[in-house]
Amino acid sequence: MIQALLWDVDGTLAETERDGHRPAFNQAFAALGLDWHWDETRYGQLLRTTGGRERLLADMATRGDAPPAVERERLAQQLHRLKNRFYAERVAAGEIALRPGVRELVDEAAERGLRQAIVTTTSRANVEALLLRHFGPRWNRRFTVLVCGEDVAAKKPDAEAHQRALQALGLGPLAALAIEDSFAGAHAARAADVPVVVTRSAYFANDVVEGAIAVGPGLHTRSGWLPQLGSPGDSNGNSGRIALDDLADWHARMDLTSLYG
Ligand code: XBP
Ligand code: MG
Repeated sequence: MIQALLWDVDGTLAETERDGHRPAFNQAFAALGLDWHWDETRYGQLLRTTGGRERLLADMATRGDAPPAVERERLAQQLHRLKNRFYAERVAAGEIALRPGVRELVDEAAERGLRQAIVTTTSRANVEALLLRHFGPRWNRRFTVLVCGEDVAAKKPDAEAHQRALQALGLGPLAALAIEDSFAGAHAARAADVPVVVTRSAYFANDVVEGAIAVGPGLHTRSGWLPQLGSPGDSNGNSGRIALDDLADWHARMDLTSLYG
């Protein structure tokens, strides 16, 4: 039985990479007078590196106009700080919406007494800004455990973030369900033995995701999911969105689904 939901942030709660991080990185480049720009294609490639500072260093390693290696770490830290400031401004200005179906599932899980954790390897300040904006100053009533980039030695796809969340909740992996959007996130959950549902996001729409108990286009729709779901307004009284009963059903059947092998 599911006792806790472990929510990823970037790409899962909101399209933060598309609407927040990428434009904020570009603002940071401009603010420091750098003639650098990450277009969507380049950013999609760079997302293979998790962690904003690590992503900056990965990009610098490939460009001819980057500073000498000894200066890169300092520049990456400076850009990362600026990026996070611009990101927070975008969140506060309401430019980063929750993905459809997220709020409904968070509320339903809370009403039904499930515990909910945030399990992300993004910076804590980014997460808190987003939660404050969308769930108000008492967001920590909804999400009682928060594991962020600063809390781990190894970022996703490593298992550490999910393991820390389980430890804080005092639960074993099969009592939890992770919701992720990317290969790295799904891999991280699996590495911690936590069953995972993948809601594909803009940057990972075509990623090959292995080992998820379900994969689909978003929590707002019952179409396009594997394993398939009943149609909207079915006999369970579900509307067109993914409900807790769907997650419980996938969770209960996971040994039978070929996706979890
Ligand atoms: C997302 C990340 C982060 C963000 C940027 O992880 O890899 O690095 O892209 O955030 P997740 P920072 O999907 O697990 O949340 O710049 O704060 O690292
Ligand atoms: Mg993600």
